Amino acid sequence: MQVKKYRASTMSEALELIKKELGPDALIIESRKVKKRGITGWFSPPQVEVTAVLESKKPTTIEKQEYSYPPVNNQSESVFENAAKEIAELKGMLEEIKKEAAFSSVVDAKKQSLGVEPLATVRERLVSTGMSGEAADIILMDLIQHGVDLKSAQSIDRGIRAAIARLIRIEKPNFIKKPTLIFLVGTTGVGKTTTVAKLAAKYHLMEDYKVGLITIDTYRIAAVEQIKTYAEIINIPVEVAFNKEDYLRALKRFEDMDFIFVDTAGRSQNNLIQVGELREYLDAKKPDEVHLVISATAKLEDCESIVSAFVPLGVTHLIYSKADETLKHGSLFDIIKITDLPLSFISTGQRVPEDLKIPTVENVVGLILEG
Ligand SMILES: Nc1nc2c(ncn2[C@@H]2O[C@H](COP(=O)(O)OP(=O)(O)OP(=O)(O)O)[C@@H](O)[C@H]2O)c(=O)[nH]1
Ligand SMILES: [Mg+2]
Repeated sequence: MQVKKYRASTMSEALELIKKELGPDALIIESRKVKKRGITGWFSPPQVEVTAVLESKKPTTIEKQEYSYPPVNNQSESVFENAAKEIAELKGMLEEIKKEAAFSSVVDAKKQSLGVEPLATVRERLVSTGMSGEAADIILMDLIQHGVDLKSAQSIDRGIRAAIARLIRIEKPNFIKKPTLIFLVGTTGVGKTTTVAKLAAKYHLMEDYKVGLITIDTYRIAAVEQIKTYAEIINIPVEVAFNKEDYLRALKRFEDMDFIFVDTAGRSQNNLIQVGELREYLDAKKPDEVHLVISATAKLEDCESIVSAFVPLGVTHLIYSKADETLKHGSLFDIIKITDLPLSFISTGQRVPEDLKIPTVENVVGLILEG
């Protein structure tokens, strides 16, 4: 591991020096203002001293957090008890259906007698979209609760679409006040910075809002350069915040903006210390919205630990990224249920800003069922 201190008149000069000597993968571990050495230092402006290292730290792993689906509703106790009873009955029915599926001859006989697919087959079809059996059961339960005619293949199909539509939420960012402050958070490499650039382009270039960008991802030089390049192309201002004070200064500078998007460093859901570092900023000035970016390629068991790690930061929305990297999107239903968040955007590729989709209930239902 190579650790070196660099002094320069400005932060950009220091970063340039580090990049030249250690390359773009160097990590910045400390930055501070210092006076020049010797008597001349008394009369000259302060310099920036940046400490950089070349090798990345290994994240410390913690035990996997347990996660359970959020409660279905929070109505009064008696209503809840009745609902719980109904759910227990429905669960019983579903267990029967699952047992039926184990005996294909029974399934076939039932299929023939009804002239349509039995629910067990519908469940299989739902699972074949990539969603979990648990998620398929939630949809089937909703179907039964809403009295869908189970003898008609058409009404089952319509019922499934209606059930998914009822069970998901779509919500775009709200222009709450001037400026509306929005953070993007998530694990490493999920597409946070690219999505920040797409959002900035959408709101500034297409909708004529005044947009400012702040990056608090100063861990790698390449990350700072990436967002600066996007800001230059879109022609909007960007501020680099190395600490809470820089962040508050940047917010002050952007007080006339309509939207401020904050790009954050990728944090492993297994490193709660890293995730907790974000809290310092969130506590200094609470954002209006925090969008959690989850990749379509994330494993469902990882999604549960991502939720455990990031939800305590006060996330408000879900962005589904890298949707182009998989053909099946049934797991999006799981992700929406596990996070219990409204979906704000879908990212479908690397192009800025073209590959950003504004979801509607219809196209998300279609994406989940048909890919
Ligand atoms: N296929 C595909 N690639 C994407 C998408 N969004 C981003 N990428 C690519 O994924 C890589 C990582 O994207 P970034 O935006 O840098 O991801 P990040 O979350 O900011 O990464 P860190 O800051 O390192 O945590 C880049 O090569 C992007 O071009 C997407 O929707 N689809
Ligand atoms: Mg990034």
